[in-house]
Amino acid sequence: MSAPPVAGDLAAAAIGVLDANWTGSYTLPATGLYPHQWSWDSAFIAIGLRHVSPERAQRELETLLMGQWADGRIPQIVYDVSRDEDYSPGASFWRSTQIPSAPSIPTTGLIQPPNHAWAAWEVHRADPAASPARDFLPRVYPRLVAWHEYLGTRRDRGGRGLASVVHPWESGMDNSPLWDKALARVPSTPQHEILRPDLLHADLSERPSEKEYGKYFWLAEQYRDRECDDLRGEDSFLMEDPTFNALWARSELSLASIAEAIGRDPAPHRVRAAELTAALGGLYDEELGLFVARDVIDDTLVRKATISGVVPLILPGLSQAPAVLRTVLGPRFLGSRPLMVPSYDVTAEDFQPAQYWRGPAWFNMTWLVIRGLRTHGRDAEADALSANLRALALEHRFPEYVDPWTGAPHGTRNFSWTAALALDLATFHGDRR
Ligand code: 9WN
Repeated sequence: MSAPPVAGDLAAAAIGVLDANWTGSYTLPATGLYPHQWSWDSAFIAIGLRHVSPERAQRELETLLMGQWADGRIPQIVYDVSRDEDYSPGASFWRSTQIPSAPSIPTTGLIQPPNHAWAAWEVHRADPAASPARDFLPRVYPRLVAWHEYLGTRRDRGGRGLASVVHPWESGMDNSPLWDKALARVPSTPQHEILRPDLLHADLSERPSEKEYGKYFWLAEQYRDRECDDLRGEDSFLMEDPTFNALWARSELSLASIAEAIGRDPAPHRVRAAELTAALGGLYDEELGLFVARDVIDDTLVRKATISGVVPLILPGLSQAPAVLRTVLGPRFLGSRPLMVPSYDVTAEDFQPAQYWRGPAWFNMTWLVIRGLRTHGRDAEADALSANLRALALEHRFPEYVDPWTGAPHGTRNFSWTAALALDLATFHGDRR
């Protein structure tokens, strides 16, 4: 099956970005700011690439999986050592190759949200005839199972059936207001010199602060110094995040489809998806009408309305869906008539429309909300968001994130997941299912 036609200008420009950022075996999130392979970026990128070349999309995911650890974790970053000076912390900080369970390619010890099995299934579906020819699903299935096993065995630190993140970077929403209270307990005085090559590519006002970076490095050092061993040492940051766990549940459903397609038993994956969906109930905040994060260290819920808390809409059979739909369509988010979904409650006092994960609209998160709206039958709202996302991506050269109301671009440009997900929405089978 050949890829369906996509809307002219946008498709050409998006493919141009993906080609420019393609290294030959994976796609950089952005050539300057992010010079290595990032985990959840690659999964989003594969979802767009499948419309251009399903084989390249397969390769994207399989290259990432080459960085998988023996304990099953898929690392946040797989490093290109030739560019170690260009991003910090780099391979020389993590020294992962000295850790027995790490692969021979240098990586971080941290992880990112588990959207990979979902992406693998979407990539397969884009070309169901060619995929078996390359044995794509049989090759990736055991690795994806091992990844989810890692989450279930090493990361269920709260004992409630949900995975915890041990660092804000692991959530993919680095300076979300959800982490503020927990980070207040974390020192901002790491041993390691804090280098900021990121500031050559984006203004400090659009990146995490120096103080936040101090805490990020401190936490990373602690984890590195215990050889990234989850079962040894003490955690200073341990959070259950709704989007992380919703993506895990969504990916379990995809693992069930993959298992079925290759003659394996899908039942355990369906059971785990249902268990995760039920366990997410422990993060639900009735009053706010969405999911919040749990601080596992002091066992409290962080009662803030962020986009992370509406993403569980991607799950079919979510009992809280009617209330969460009301919330996302209400005054805290889409009721304020933004062009895309703000990353934080626009009615909050500390909402900031141009500051990273503290207010701006991100293309991956809006794409997830579009999928969530469609999952629960809200096609009209999904159509409107999809049209805005595609227009803003093209108009502003595929920015990293935008002001939710004006659409003013921020962060880096020619950002790969922005191009990939706009391309996905521009194709018929990308946006409708
Ligand atoms: C740290 C690559 C990554 C994304 C994250 C985004 C940003 C890195 C950073 O860029 O994080 O992982 O340097 O700030 O927050 O979601 O995966 O695009």
